[in-house]
Amino acid sequence: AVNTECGTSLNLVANPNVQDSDLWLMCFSFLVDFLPVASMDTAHHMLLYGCQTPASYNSYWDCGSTQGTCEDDASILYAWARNAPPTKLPTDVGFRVGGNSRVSYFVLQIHYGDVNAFRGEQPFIAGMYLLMSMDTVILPGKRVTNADIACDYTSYPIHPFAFRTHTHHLGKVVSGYRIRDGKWTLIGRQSPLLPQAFYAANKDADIKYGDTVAARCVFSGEGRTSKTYIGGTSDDEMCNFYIMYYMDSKHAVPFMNCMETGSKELFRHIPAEANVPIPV
Ligand code: IYT
Ligand code: CU
Ligand code: CU
Repeated sequence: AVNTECGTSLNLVANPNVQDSDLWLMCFSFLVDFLPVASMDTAHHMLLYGCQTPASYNSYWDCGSTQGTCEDDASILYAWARNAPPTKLPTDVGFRVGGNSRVSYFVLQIHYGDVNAFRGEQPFIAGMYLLMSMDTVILPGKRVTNADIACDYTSYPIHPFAFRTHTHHLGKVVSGYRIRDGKWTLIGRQSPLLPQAFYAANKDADIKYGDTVAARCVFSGEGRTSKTYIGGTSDDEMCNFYIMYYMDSKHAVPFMNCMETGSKELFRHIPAEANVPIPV
């Protein structure tokens, strides 16, 4: 924990399981406590150094062989070892860090006892496929405007497990589909008026090379006196369908998106449910 001159406190969470400790400090600060979030099974000790210049600006690096910890002098600030709780600093006592102290960076050095937690290959990686409309225009007073988005899928197989819809005020229902051999299979359908969280996706809608991924947002222009375009303010609209998926980590593609307008001919075959409002 760091107390700043501004009076706020910033928690430094050192988690060796994440291997990625971004430790930032602000203002003129005093390091007053250290809260290890460490699993004894993985790390046997951790050392917190203060550096003027760290040995790397990456969020983590291998300090054992070549790179080291600090470029210049390292000051040791704290240590945690698996069986010993770190000594608490007495009340009102803090290491001076930041400002003109010689500590501009914290570097947490973790010594791993058992690396098994890291060794096993992660068999699947998660990713996000975002479908978004860029060109929808909603005419004032018009009861139904469909925003249609579709892309051919030409990558490795993905397994959708959650979806999220997003529009602003005029959205009524948003649906996403996989199209395979002309057959439309629902990935998910939701009202954007409900909490725009991730909901469970249809498990039978895996997507593979040769499929088409499609989404429709249904908007109403009722209550508007001028055209509504896609844009960032709440008076503008958006049409987003997010697919959270997992895929074999052998060919990890963590982010994909689709911004193409779906063709009239393709969307002639969209299931009628896509235009049925969801009661909220
Ligand atoms: C114009 C539009 O539809 N913007 C969306 C989608 C979007 C998300 C991200 C566009 C880009 C992004 O990097 I992440 I470029 C949009 O802003 N959607 C909001 C934001 O994700 C918060 C949303 O709530 O879905
Ligand atoms: Cu050690
Ligand atoms: Cu938005």
